[in-house]
Amino acid sequence: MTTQAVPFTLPALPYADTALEPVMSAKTFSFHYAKHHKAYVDNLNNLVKDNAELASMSLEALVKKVALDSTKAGVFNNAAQVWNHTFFWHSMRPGGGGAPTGRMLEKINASFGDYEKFKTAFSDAAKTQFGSGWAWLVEDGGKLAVQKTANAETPMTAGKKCLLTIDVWEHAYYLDFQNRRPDYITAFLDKLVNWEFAERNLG
Ligand code: MN3
Repeated sequence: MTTQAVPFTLPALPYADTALEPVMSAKTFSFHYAKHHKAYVDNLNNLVKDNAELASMSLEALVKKVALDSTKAGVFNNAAQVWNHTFFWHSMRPGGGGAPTGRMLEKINASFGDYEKFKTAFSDAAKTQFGSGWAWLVEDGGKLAVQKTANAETPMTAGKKCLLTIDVWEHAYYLDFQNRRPDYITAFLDKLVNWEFAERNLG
């Protein structure tokens, strides 16, 4: 019996699991990355193992394809969550946070008025996503916009260019902030957000 390599893998974190302390603890990463994110990868591999077409696609192409197919909701949920989490880890960096500079700041000012107005819009989206989901900074038709999505949904499937995201599922913040989602969102914006990543995503 030959063992087939699993098609999808858990990408390495872009920093050590202690690198975002004290805002996001290694304990949070031990669950959120090592258990939740890994489980999405394992579930996805299990769901596509008998489907050569899906198993051979890039993750992004797979997410876009099954988003349109209600019979593939399980594949979509797991594939999108693999993509969303990898994108989320890169949306943060040690010593991050605060206002962007250069081209990102120009884009923020042109689209929201100023950084404070962006911050309010992003925080409001993240706070008001009822239940599990995500808040995003996206580029849509040359303009930046904030949006929120439920569960595994991602603006990428609607052809929008994702620049940044924050995970607002409870598992993202409960160990470090308990029920204080607004404090987690403020800490993300002030201490973690990775504007260099957002600018690279602008292309
Ligand atoms: Mn999560």
